[in-house]
Amino acid sequence: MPGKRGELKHDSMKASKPTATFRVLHTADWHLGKLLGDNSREVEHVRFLEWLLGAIAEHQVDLLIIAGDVFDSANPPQTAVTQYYSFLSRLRRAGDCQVVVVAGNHDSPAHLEAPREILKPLGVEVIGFWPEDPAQACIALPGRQNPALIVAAVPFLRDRDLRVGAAGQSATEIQQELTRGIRERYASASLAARELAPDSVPLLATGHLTVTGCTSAESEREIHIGGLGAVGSDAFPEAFAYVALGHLHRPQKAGREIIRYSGSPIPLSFGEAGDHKEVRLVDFAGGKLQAQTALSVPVFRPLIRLATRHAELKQTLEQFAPPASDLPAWLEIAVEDPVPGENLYEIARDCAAGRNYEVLRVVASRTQPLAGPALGEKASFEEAADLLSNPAQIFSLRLDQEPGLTPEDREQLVLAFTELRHLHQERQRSADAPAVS
Ligand SMILES: [Mn+2]
Repeated sequence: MPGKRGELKHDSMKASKPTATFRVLHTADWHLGKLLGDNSREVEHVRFLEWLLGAIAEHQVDLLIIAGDVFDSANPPQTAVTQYYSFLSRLRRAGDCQVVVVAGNHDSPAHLEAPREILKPLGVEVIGFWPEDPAQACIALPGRQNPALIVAAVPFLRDRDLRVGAAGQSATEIQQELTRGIRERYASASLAARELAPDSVPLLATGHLTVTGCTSAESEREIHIGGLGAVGSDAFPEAFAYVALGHLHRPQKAGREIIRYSGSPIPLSFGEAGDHKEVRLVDFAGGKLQAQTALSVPVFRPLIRLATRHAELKQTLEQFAPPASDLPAWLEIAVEDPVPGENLYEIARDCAAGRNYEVLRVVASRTQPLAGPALGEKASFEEAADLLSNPAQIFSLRLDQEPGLTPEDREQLVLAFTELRHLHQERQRSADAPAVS
């Protein structure tokens, strides 16, 4: 069969995988269908998926993990859905790499699970919702007869899966319920996984959540009410030889070396400009984790932030040389002292004409933090626009103006506000998703 592993002789030196090794490729946060402003990321995703197919063949990967946020939204554009299925189909035709996909907080679990039965015979297992019986989310790989690895495929655990909201709960109470719920799910997942195979078979867990002490970028959407669902890395039982996480977009370990965020393969926002991107090869042999290797993902399109003053904008751009790249770099220019009425975007766009970069936006750099007085008449248009896109901040500024508010009252109000927003977002997301009957 063309493209079968044995025939990839040209790569055989590089690809030498030790015998009796089960090799996993850990990825997450693809965010297919993502826009940056009005700009589609489709071409970057095309390049990434092309590169990924090559890497899987070259490194003889046995299992690809996507640890949540396959799509950027619950109702992704058809082009993104096509991208996903074309990739799975090409991967299948290229060899016998299996796939485990779990839902992230951006995915619609129902949407992701809908084609589950048709994907199963193609070697793709999809877990959208956490099942009542955890055994249903435990997968023996490559198969039940000859397990080399058991994956407890834990998806994003939603707020409503973890607790029953009650009026008047404090932040501490909510936090305790959420983290207790998450810990319990992982404890039962490890027990169910262990029952599938003898002790000599290693266990791997997936997850889409926040582990305390890790670094976030700007592009992750708050996952549980007020960020209260963050757990310590000790939430994952010792029984797991590796924990493949998604949600945070920077690659990093979470407490222990074996608990990892792979990060997003492409920079999703200007907050990730210049960040290193990678996916992780994880080898299992002799019943345990043998090695981990980071594979750097090439930068297909650099995202760059430039800081300047309005008088120097033209000069800054004329002197700017983008790094060599496949696709033209995208720039965000932060102007320290924007003058109202001056169309800096137009000036910047004119400078960029005919050169190997595009200016996506010009913003006012935030030299002062947006505090109470920023809402006064001194606020610039850009600052006001920034504020409007941040309801939590507006609410906080409104509370600043409330006389005689105790810190306890304030905490309760902020929590209630956050909870309402969260419910509203969830409702919007399920309204976006196709009806399930
Ligand atoms: Mn994400």
